Amino acid sequence: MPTTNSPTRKTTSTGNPEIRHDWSLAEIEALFALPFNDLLFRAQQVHRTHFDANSVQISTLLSIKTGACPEDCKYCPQSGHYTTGLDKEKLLEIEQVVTQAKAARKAGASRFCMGAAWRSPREKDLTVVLEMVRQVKALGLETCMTLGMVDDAQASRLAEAGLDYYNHNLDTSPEYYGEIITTRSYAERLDTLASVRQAGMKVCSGGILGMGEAPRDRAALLQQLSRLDPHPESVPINMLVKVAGTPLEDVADLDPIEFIRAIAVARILMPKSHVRLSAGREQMNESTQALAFLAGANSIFYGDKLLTTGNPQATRDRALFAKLGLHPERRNTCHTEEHAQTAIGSALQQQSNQSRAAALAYDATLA
Ligand code: SAM
Ligand code: DTB
Ligand code: SF4
Repeated sequence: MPTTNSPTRKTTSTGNPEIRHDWSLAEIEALFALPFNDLLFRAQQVHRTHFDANSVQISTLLSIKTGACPEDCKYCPQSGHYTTGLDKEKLLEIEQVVTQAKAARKAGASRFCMGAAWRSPREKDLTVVLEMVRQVKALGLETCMTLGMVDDAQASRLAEAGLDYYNHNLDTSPEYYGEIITTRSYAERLDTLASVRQAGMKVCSGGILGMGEAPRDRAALLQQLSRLDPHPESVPINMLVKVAGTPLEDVADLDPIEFIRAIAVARILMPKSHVRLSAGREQMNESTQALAFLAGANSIFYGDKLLTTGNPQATRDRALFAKLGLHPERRNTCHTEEHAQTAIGSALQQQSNQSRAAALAYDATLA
């Protein structure tokens, strides 16, 4: 058995000793400090207890309102405080959004995430956005939105319209937060997450690594996320995409191994959450991405664009999935046959048949 410096097991409000909301910073830092192989082994054990280790949930992103944001998030190309040369766009028409959602469904996405560069939605925008949710949901896709801060009433209306997930990131540790954003507080972010939860929606919340934070900040961010009870169903871990014109354009690169460690620790702290290998994949090589999946990441953004920056070409992702023997997680709302007809589903069908044959051959040798 590996030496894992396993922290003492504690029970929680859920009664499940593995689902904890009381991880101390020292315990989390001890996980980060494990020998890399031991950390990944432990993350794999947790991952395989709760998930099919070769299944990856696939979301596609669309920016429904781009740029001119009043917030000053130092990483963000959409902030109106910085000159990034971004083309601003007002709120898209509902039909444009539905067309994009159909394309995402055809390509194999199970969830369609819509993002708006707002501090929080205005009433007249919310009315339009609610209709977008209804129409995208009617396509059989899971729906996700990220619109900035929402209060209880706004969250309830989004939930009633059929919104499944709301994304609102904590972004970094409470201690480092003030270095990155001054126009909204950490407490306001937690309030939004509480409103999303009380409305009955699933929570998508994570952060960005590689913003010049200290190792302790990465541990503290994951601690904050693990304190949410229940844990967020979806935890996006973004590697900073450095955009010219933002204050973070020249920040030092984060060592990819440190990034993988954070994914593994997120997997251990939040065993049942989908951990998304989120922004920054275009700048990562295949080996780093493979390590992220090994560390317990089981969700990605698929499609050539994130909100305003690039994401790996879909053909590259299909090739990577085939190379690693990964398959898209089946969406709850679709039949197997329908999913097999999607671009990524059918491209992987042949490869999956081969894997099954290999698995059978392996079983036969055990018999
Ligand atoms: N305006 C809304 C808000 O911030 O609440 C929603 C959209 S915002 C672009 C969604 C998330 O994208 C941010 O919270 C941040 O975590 C992530 N993000 C933005 N710019 C990024 C970048 N350059 N690199 C990595 N992640 C980024
Ligand atoms: C999240 O955590 N990452 C996504 C999504 N939630 C909305 C956004 C990434 C944005 C990367 C920079 C851009 O494309 O503008
Ligand atoms: Fe605006 Fe969201 Fe970008 Fe912050 S992250 S500047 S709130 S779009």
